[in-house]
Amino acid sequence: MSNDVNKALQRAFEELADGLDLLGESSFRSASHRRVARAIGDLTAPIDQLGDDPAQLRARLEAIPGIGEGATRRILEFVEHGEIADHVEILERVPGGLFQLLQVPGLGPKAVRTLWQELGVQGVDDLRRELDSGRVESLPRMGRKTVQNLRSALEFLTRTRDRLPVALAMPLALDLRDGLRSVEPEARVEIAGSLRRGVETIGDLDLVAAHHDPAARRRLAEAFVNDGRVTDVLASGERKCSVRLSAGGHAIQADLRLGEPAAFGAALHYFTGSKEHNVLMRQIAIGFGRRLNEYGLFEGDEPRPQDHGGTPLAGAEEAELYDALGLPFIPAELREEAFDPARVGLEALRDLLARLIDEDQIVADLHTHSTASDGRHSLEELVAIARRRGLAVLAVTDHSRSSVLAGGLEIDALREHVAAIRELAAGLDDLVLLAGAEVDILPDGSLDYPDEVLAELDVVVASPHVSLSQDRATATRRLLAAIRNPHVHILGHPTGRIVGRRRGLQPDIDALCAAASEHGTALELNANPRRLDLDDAALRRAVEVGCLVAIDTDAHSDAQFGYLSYGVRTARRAGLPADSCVNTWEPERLRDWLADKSVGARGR
Ligand code: DGT
Ligand code: CA
Ligand code: CA
Ligand code: ZN
Repeated sequence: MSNDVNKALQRAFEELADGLDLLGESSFRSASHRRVARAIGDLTAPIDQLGDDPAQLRARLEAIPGIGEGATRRILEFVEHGEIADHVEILERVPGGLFQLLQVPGLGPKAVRTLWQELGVQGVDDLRRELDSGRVESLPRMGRKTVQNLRSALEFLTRTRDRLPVALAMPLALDLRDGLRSVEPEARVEIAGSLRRGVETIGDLDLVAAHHDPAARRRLAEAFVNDGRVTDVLASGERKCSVRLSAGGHAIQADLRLGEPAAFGAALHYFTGSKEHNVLMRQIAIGFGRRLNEYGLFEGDEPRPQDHGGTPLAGAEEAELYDALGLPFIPAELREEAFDPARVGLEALRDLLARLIDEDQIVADLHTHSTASDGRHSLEELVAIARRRGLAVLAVTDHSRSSVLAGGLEIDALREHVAAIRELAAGLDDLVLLAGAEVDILPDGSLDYPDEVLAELDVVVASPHVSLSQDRATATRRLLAAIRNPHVHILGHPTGRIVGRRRGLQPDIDALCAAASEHGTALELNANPRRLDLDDAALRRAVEVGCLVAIDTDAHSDAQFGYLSYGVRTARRAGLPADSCVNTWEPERLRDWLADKSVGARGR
């Protein structure tokens, strides 16, 4: 990927920060490194291409908020020498496994430092051993409870380590797909597998391609195995190629299936899965005296080896297959056991499909950030972006005062910001611009602004940002308090999880859903693919209870408004009806709810 330099630099600054913390040195310096890492992460262009010469690069770097003189010097050092001396020194002083330990939920730098100094722990395996020996429990501030949390966190790490978060897998897969399309513009090329179904972590990438000309298929195969990111070619045949790729420091396998256009729909369907959905479809086919496989739907239910290249009853399009089996078209996100027509019932499934949310129904984004806190764009720029993206409503919700690192606003600054938003809003006739805030839910459930300040805002998103390893009961109480606050419209990224990296809070979801529907508060599905919070399983519970859901991008930059599709795919996996999603509402209806959210309460 073109942004490898940015990624390497971001990682270097993160390790500088973590390293200083682990060495017990100035937390002021580590906070500043962390700010730089974040600023780099927000850049879209490769950092070494920001300027044509060092002087221009220096000037452009210093103009980036969060990047000061020292950071500029380090970045230039990295661009010139490929490393940063301070960073190299940190890596010499701190064992590498400790950085990984910091990813364990519930383990902060202080605790990792103690484990290192007192028990000589240098990584995940050491920690597991020391937990088993009981020595961790004897350390100061490491009670039985902490030890239990650590154990389950370690388990979580092991379970998720081998799957790639969708945030990394999707850009790679799209790039591979588009690369193949440009090699053979006549070919059909689609992403299949768990990625197409909208799953949040991906075991391997699956692509399906079709072209009537065998020579064109060979050119596709060749382009695939010769991609610059390929590290190993596992198979390279007429019908299937498998490679291992490296992307952003992660390794992942990718499979490409190649075939005839007449069988494209069947292949796409088969390799989209899920396995359970495939089994179900095959059983239904057998009920019709037919057989379904990756080559198409055929007459006769006896398996035959010669289906490849045969003439199917249906196979060019997925829709034909569903049609021929008497089923409505089931979108990829619903091809899971939970939506098995035999279980749900055909009528209920048809009803669900008719109401299922679709990306183009979303007309509002109610959680975004501007330069007033840690966003990249001014209010005017956000308005231009929202217009270009066809939004009818945009809420600017910058961080509250406790989020110091994110530039959270003190009350005076918030009021000024709100005034600026309202002034701008008054001159707009094609976009409803709302003044809001993303207010921190403090660890005890109180909010970061007093109620009378919240009452001045059009939209209040309340989110947890710190103390994300609280026990279940405390976390539930904390979030319930926010849901019940009459000024809070949306519970933002309710668990605070990071996909594959941080488990976040583990609240009692049913209790949250019940309270949310009682008070008319919306639960957020944060569309940032690193978050996807709530996740599909939790959201399914929310759908069952009928509570309101807000799908917001939490965008800090123009590109991040594009996160919406990740959110919508996750929502569809939960079977979310469009009408339950406040972002699909007409501005009038949305305004009514924002003015008094109890109109959104169940039994309204
Ligand atoms: P992943 O890669 O673990 O994230 O999940 P998938 O669903 O992408 O699984 P993968 O890559 O092993 O296979 C892609 C699809 O191919 C899978 O969803 C269904 C189909 N498939 C693969 N193996 C089998 C099988 O043994 N039986 C059936 N019915 N379908 C299969
Ligand atoms: Ca796969
Ligand atoms: Ca696969
Ligand atoms: Zn947030």
